[in-house]
Amino acid sequence: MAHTHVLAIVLAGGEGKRLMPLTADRAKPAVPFGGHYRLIDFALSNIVNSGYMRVVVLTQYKSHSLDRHVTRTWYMSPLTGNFVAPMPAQQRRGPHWYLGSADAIYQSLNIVDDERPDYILIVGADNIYRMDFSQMVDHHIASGLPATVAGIRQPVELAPALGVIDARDGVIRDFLEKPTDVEPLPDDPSKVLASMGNYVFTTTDLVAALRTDAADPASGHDMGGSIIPSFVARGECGVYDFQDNDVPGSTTRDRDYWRDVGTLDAYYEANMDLISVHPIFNLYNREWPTMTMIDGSLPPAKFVYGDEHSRMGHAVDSFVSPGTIISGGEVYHSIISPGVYVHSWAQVTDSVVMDGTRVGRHAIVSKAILDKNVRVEEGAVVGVDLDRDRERGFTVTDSGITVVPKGMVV
Ligand code: ADQ
Repeated sequence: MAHTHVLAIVLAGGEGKRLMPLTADRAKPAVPFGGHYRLIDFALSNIVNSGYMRVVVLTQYKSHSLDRHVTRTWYMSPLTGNFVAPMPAQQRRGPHWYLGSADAIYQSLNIVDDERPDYILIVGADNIYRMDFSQMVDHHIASGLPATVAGIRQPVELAPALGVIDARDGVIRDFLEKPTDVEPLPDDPSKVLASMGNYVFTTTDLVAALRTDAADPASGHDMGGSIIPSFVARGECGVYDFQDNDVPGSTTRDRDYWRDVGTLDAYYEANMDLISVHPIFNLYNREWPTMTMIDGSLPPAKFVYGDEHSRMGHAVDSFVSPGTIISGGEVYHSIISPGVYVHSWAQVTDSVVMDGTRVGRHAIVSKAILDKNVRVEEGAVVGVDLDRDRERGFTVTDSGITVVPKGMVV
């Protein structure tokens, strides 16, 4: 339905506390991912591939690198009538920042007045998946309901971090935001039906709900905590099953793949999914590309044999980004971002290495996330002795991944 006018809103203001230290000075959607992407590229690629070219990105915390990335990468000339526009917190309603995601949208309603869309698509900025939102919009229109939430089956243990849906005949009967105690699905006791944090609204209904919510001092002004429950209470909220989504060029696996990369472990696992030999999340689908902008001044990745005593510089089961030099070092099962240098005799294994980081001669990096511009000195070891890593002040996750903050010398 190309003629229906849809405005897409990306919620990109989350603090991402559980991703610290990666979010120490950048917003969660700006966290680098998969080599040269940032998390928000996945949401924006889905939106643009779905044919929606009018997009506002609501930002808030530490939004400098996010704004810069969105502006540089996703810029569309206004002459086309299309836009991907970052919209920083406005403080329109007084001296406070946005209270919650619903307040962020409420404070940005001027764009809705300007654009006059028929429908509003709202998506989060920090999940990894592939989805054709136009199919969800079509489903929304056909249902005749004012609000639609995208749902996916998720392990019951994850319920406390998600909105949980109880639906019958496509209509949500009950919605619990981040419940600690929850009934699993009748046909699968290991799963719940979870909200993906993606919503479609008929514009007039959303605007009315946001106004009512804004006037309620008891509300947390949050989409999942207040707006969705208000539609559910009136029996006006439908569910769109992600299993019904059919992305062009996609393998059936795409319909099962959705990662909420809210924690460091989930972030690490989602990176590893990209490099599994038969990719669990396949970035090679040319019909539904995940897009970003690569620094065109960087030369291609280079692999150097190394000196006569070192082993051949190589990387296997890995992504290696432009500007990288692997000189007599070894990289296994890792994500190497642009401009990384791995020196002779160094070993990098099961790791995520971000832009500009250097791994010195004889250094060992294992099961680690190295943020940008880290310097691992000659002979240094990261991710092997976890107690030592903790003593040095590095975050070590529950599953034993060591995280080294930006610019650190190890
Ligand atoms: P959460 O992601 O925990 O759960 P929230 O913290 O509100 O909910 O974040 C949702 C999105 O909004 C994120 O992309 C975040 O960056 C952004 N955001 C948060 N506050 C914002 C603000 N003030 N301004 C702009 N953007 C803001 C949500 C739903 C759950 C659902 C999960 C799925 O509430 O029901 O299950 O997403 O990941």
